[in-house]
Amino acid sequence: MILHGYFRSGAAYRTRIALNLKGVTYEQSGVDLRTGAQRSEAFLALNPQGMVPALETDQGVLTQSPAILEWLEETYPEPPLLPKEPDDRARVRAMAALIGCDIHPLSNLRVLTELRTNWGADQARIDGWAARWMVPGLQALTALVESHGRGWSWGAAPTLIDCYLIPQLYSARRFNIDLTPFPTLLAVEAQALAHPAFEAAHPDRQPDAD
Ligand SMILES: N[C@@H](CCC(=O)N[C@@H](CS)C(=O)NCC(=O)O)C(=O)O
Repeated sequence: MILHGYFRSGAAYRTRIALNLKGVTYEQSGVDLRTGAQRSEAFLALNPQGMVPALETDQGVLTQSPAILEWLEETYPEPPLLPKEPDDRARVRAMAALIGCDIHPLSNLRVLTELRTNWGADQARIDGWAARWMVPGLQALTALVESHGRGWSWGAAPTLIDCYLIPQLYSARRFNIDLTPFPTLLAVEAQALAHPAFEAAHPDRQPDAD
């Protein structure tokens, strides 16, 4: 398998974590978002949406990290990233979607480029924009982790949510968001960063890192 990604991309980071948790071996191909490589003809042939990640498998190309993570769960059931009961599975997916659908897309590169280019936002306003969406999202997630977590975001082992949460906290720091009001999430992060699957997925450890 070849993962086309970018070291700092939150969506690629969550995919690397899931691949590592499942013990899948993969190669990486860097798509430098800073130079617009995601809009190159070669990359658009893989993903017409021009976004990372894209995962090349023997059967073809998979895109959209939530779909890739669900595919991994179905193709490599062990260790499970979702609980057994349908109600619990829905709750775990909802917690992941809280980040994947309602926080992460608002600080995407193309959104920030639009704010900078056509709405006159400087870095301080960009940071404020990111905080506007991340802080309430992380507050809501905290309440859910406090209800359901036992060391990890859900229960006592890594699940889908942790694949989303750790990259989101990494991203929050890049926007200078103060994370001290989120001790519950920071405790999960401390545990995750010591886990080999998460450690190997960290942006600083990727072949295309600066
Ligand atoms: N929903 C997509 C989002 C992917 C996404 O946001 N990718 C960003 C990097 S984190 C990207 O490629 N941005 C390129 C751009 O904005 O031009 C997924 O989860 O795969």
